[in-house]
Amino acid sequence: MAVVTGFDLKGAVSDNRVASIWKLATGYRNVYAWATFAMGLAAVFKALTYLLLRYFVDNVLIGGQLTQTVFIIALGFVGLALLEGSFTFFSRSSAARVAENLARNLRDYVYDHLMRLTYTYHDKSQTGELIQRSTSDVDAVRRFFSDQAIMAGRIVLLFVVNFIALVYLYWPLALASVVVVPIVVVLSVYFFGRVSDAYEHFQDQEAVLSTTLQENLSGIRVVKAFARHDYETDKFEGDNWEQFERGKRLLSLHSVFWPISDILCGIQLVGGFFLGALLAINGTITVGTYLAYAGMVIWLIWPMRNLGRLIVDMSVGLVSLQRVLDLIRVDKEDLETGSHAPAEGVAGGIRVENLTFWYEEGHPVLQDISFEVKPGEVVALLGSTGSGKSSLVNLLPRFYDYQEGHIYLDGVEITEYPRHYLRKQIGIVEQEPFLFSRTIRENIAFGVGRHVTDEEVHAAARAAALHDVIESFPEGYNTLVGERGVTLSGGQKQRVAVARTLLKDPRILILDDATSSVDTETESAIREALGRLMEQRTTFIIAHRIQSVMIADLILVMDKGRIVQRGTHDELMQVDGIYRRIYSMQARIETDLEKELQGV
Ligand code: TTP
Ligand code: MG
Repeated sequence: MAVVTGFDLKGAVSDNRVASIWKLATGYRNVYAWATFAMGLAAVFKALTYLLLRYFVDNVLIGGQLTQTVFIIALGFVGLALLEGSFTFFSRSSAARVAENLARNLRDYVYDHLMRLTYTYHDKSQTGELIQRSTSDVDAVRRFFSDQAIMAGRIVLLFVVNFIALVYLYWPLALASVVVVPIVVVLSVYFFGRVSDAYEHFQDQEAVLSTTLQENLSGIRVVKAFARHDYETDKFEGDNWEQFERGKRLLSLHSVFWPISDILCGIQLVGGFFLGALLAINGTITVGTYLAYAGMVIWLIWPMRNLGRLIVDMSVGLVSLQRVLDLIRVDKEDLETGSHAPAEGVAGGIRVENLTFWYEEGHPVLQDISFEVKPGEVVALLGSTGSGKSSLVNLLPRFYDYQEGHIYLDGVEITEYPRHYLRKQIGIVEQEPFLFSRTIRENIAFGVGRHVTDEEVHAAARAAALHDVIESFPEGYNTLVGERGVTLSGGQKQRVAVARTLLKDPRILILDDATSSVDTETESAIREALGRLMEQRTTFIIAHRIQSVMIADLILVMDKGRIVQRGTHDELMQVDGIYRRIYSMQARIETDLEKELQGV
């Protein structure tokens, strides 16, 4: 299982973002403490350099003696510079390493989380938006930890260390050098709020763009077939324009903020230099003190200037963090909990009682459904499109939870089984099968968690009437499917999906319109092969052709979410009803076709 150990982010989800950050950094806090400490030492060595400068100017340079002391002092400068450089390097590199690790864990976690969200959540959310959150937002969080978290430490420490050193030099001058601090802080906090909002709007719009792009690329055939390029391009341009506007708003906030903060800090710096010079001229402070002050005050102003930048950048990181946390906050599907999971597997008897189910409250798609299947029996579902057939079978693996009534598997309600367990017992060929951009072999072996032999894969392909087709490809089973390889026909895709499910060897087999895209001949070949495989397992067949459902032990005819007729083929043929009407309609079409063919 790919869950990142010791990294349960669910616990990091808190309404308080500071608390979330604290929890996210679990396991890395020591390294951060060390990185900050190293940063502090670097600041101390920098301040010491200026104190040494003062000593040099006042005691050596002005004294005019070129003794050995000069060389010792020179060594001192080199040593302090080396120390400062090394500690800065260690601090940065450990923070960066931690941030990379943290981002990797976060990305893994978000991916794992995405895989485990419920069907309902995925039905409702847009792929582009999810991609945005697991890539660009995670990256902003990484920058937060690699740059901004450490920057915050650097700013505070540089400020504090240099301020203390300045107080030690000459305290009135130190006080005069921080006059603009309150103004800069207030200004930064004000812009923080504005930038957060603007950036959030910007990211939202970027998600819209990703979604449009992703959807149009997946649906490029539809766009082309309906010659809608111009419309779609215009639509994209519109969205893109909006993105541009929002980006501009974000930038204009920056362009207002930076000059103001630069001017303030510039005035502070020049004012300090000027005041210091006056004090030096009238002899209140020594020349050495003045030079040391001039060097240090730059490192006092630097944090002030960067405080604004930090706060603005942080707001970006925090918005992204919030977006990632919002995703993590969504409940995962509980795959493991459940009291009933017999090791020997299930027999496959299913009883449905007074089942009612809806996707949207007030619009039931299944109503009052009851029927029973014994282990190994075949049930067929027949009915008009939208009558609820797929919805019914999707309840069996607990893709969705029903609201009223019961579904029992071997006499135990399916909610008692862990979802994971249930899904191992049930094989479903989806109505619109999806294949991965991998080889055909990998696609067929997808559902089996162990190594499978070529023979097993071939046998499954044979049962799906697919083996010969695959062999006719130059690369055989190693043919790549999808984006990087061949495009399979609808019928071929469906048969890969059938083979994939057969290889899983489930106790309960669900074929949701699994042969709708294959010709009658291939269908009967599959049906024959399936006939053998269906013998030992409970099977649900959804089909529109009477021939596919005739063999069933129980046929359920559905209409508008209800079962309107039930029985075997023979029983249903006895009564006047939908079933017999469909039968005679299909029979008539076939005889007409035969007549026509004979006429040729
Ligand atoms: P389905 O169960 O998909 O109907 P069906 O399988 O019988 O139809 P078909 O033969 O075309 O495959 O849908 C039943 C109703 O439920 C339909 O009105 C659409 C609605 N529905 C949702 O609202 N949300 C969903 O996610 C699905 C799958 C269906
Ligand atoms: Mg369906």
